[in-house]
Order: sequence, then structure tokens, then C-alpha cells
Amino acid sequence: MSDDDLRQEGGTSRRDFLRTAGLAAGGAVVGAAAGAQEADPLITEVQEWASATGEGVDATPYGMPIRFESDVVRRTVSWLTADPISSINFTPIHALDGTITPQGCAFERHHSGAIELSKDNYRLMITGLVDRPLVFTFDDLMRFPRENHVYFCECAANSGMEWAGAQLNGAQFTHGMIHNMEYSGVPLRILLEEAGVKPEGQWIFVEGADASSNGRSIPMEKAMDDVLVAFTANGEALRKEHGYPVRLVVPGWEGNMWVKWLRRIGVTHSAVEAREETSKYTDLMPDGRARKWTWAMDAKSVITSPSPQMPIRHGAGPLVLTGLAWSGRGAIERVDVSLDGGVNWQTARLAAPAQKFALTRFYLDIEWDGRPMLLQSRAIDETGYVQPTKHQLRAIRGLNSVYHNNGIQTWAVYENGAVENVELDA
Ligand SMILES: Nc1nc2c(c(=O)[nH]1)N[C@H]1C(S)=C(S)[C@@H](COP(=O)(O)O)O[C@H]1N2
Ligand SMILES: [Mo]
Repeated sequence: MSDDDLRQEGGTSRRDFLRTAGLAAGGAVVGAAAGAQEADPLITEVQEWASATGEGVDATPYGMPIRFESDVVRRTVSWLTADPISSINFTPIHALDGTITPQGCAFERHHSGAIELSKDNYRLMITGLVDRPLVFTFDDLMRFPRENHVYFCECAANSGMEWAGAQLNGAQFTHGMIHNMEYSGVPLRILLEEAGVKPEGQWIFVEGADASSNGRSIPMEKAMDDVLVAFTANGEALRKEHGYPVRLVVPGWEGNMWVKWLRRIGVTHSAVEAREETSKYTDLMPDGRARKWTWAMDAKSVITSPSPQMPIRHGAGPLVLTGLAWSGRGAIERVDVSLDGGVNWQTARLAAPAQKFALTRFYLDIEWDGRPMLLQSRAIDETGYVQPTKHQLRAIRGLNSVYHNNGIQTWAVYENGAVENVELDA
């Protein structure tokens, strides 16, 4: 089972949203300030939680989110694939802030389920066109110099269900096949140099220890550049579902190359030989030809709040618009936000200087007048590339693609604060 099985259902286009927007029930309290003066028993009276002691430090050896946050979890869409072992779940990006994705809610994509592989049983082999074929234990890997980097990992199928029209009502589902973590690992270059790559070794073929093996080819130039053989994410060991004990991290490139439970690296001759073995990830064009070699993820962004799962609960007045932007070709340079479906644009504030191949958080602080909005965000990366509209993208790629949908997302915000996934007419 591969990502090719991700099915698109006949797009429930919501082109007539403008009419419904006009009819949406009112209820916005115009002019309400963020903060009130009246006496509130929650601040004036002694509460139950202040009248007794809380839990001791021995209660929770490994912490979990408090129960009030129990809806901030990965979710699946049941019709995507036939079986959960070959499926995808989605990061709750609508409910997170900052840029780091906690491992416990970082999306998962498996072709044959998450396996349990111990450090003791772990081996990594480097074979093929090398001077010294090598097999490393986990402890061997720990003796090589390490680096730390924050990188996003986006499945090429992220937003794939939206090609034919607005379909899934939530940023989690439209854009949640992405996570962003801080990895510690050994640069792959160091291990390849240890094995001694022969001059004719131009590609590597990487495989995992799971039944699917998820074999993928990577050009030597990338392998020698910034690819990491990683064993921690956000400071702790990789979770089972992200490839414990070791996964490949391929910055900026599509998630399917980030091989989990990394087992074998074969150094091979030519691009063609290596790529033909596994050229599964292609983008079908309207004329029947297919785009291949589409490894880097193009610049993309999405407003995470407000969004369908994060309606506006407070009526008119101060409103924080926020979202995420990223590019597999370099750092994010600028993010623009539109409140009127792309007619006018304002430059958003980046929460921190953008880092190459990592998620960038943006904010736009506005005074909402309580009227309907058509929210969009548009990412621009350091190469000057501007995130296209969905219409611009479809004009080139047609409707048959699954992968690499980086078109601009539109959220319709209604007067009552509800938010819906919509598409604009061209
Ligand atoms: N061994 C192995 N590696 C794999 C896969 C797999 O099924 N097996 N899935 C790939 C795909 S398609 C994606 S998008 C990423 C997802 O990584 P995650 O599960 O940590 O989010 O892992 C990639 N690496
Ligand atoms: Mo993927």
C-alpha cells in the first residue's frame, strides 16, 4: 500500500459560500474589549483548587497533557486508506502555537505499521559502491560527532485531498501531514566518509527495517549535504512511530524519503538505476505525463487560527490571526495575510527570525469588525518564490495530482465566528 492509495472523494466544492456567508447568523458583540472589569468569582472567591494540596512529584513520572487538553490529538480520516497500518494521521496544527511539534501529536505515516525495534537489535549497514562495507550498532553511532537542527517533515500528500476543491473542514486535515522537531543526529556524510564512497557512487538507496522497507533513492549531493541519521526528536529518543531508534532526516524534502527504522544504505551508480526501483511518487499532469524528481517541498503556509476547528469565540474586537509557513528551498522571507480573499494583503509579523527548512510562526493582530472575512496567507521564501493560488497551481498541474499541493488556503469566517474551508471562483 502506498500513498498512491490516498483517495480523493468527489470534491464538495463550496463555491456558493458567498451567499451563505451573507446569511450567516449574527451574534458578534461589536466593540467588546479583550478583558473586563466586573467582579468575577473566579478571581474574587477562594476556589476548590486553592483549598487543598495538589499532586506530589511522584504522581507522574512521565508527564501527559492535562485532561482539559485531551482534544489536542492526532486524528485520522477513515476513508483515506483501506487499513490503519498503511494510513496517515494528522498533527493538530490548529491547536498548537510556536513551531515545535510535540512528538506525541506529530502526524504518522506508515506503509506497514509502526514496528518495535530495540537499540540492542538495531543495525545500520552501508554497502554498495564503498571501499569498506560497514555495519554499525546503535552504540557505534553514538561515537560519531552529532549536530542539532530543527526541521519540518511534510508528507508529499499533505493537502492532496484538496486538489479537486475544498473538502476537509480543518487545518488539521488540510495541512496536518507535517511536523517540526529538533533532531540530534550524525551527519550522514560522516558515516559515508567512514565507509569511503567510490567516485562512481552517485546515489544512495535507503531502506527501513519495517516490512514495507520504504526504499527510496537520494542523490549523493543531498546525502553529503545536510541529511542526518537522527536518534532524538525534541530532546528525547524518537517515538516508536517516528522510527525508534534511528531515522533519516532529509531537510526540506518530501517526507517519504525520511526513512524510519533506518536499516540499510546502499551506494549506487546512477540516478536512473536507483530512481527506477522506486519512482512511486510522481505527480500526474493533465496531459498524462507525470512530474518526477519533485523532492523539495515548495513554499506553503496556512492560517491555523482562526480555522474551522478554531472558530472565533469572542465576537468583534482584538483578534490574533496566526499560522505557519515553510519552504523546502530555503528560509521563509515574508508571509502576507489577506482578510478579503486575496484582494488586499498585509505583511504578517514573524514570531522569530525564520530558519531554513523549519516551520515559521506568523501573527497578524487585527481589530475584527465582526463582518465575514475570507482569510488567506501567502508565503514567500528566500529564493523569491511566492506561494501560488490554487487556480494558478491547477492551471499547470490539472486536477489529477495527489502530491505537492501548496496552493493558498482560504477560510471563510462568518459573523458568528464560525470558520469554513472554501474556495474562491477564479
Ligand atoms: N521505514 C519507513 N519509513 C518511512 C515510512 C514507512 O512507512 N516506513 N513512511 C514515509 C512517509 S510516506 C512519510 S510522510 C514519513 C512520515 O514520518 P512520520 O511517521 O514520522 O510522520 O515517513 C517516511 N518514512
Ligand atoms: Mo508520505
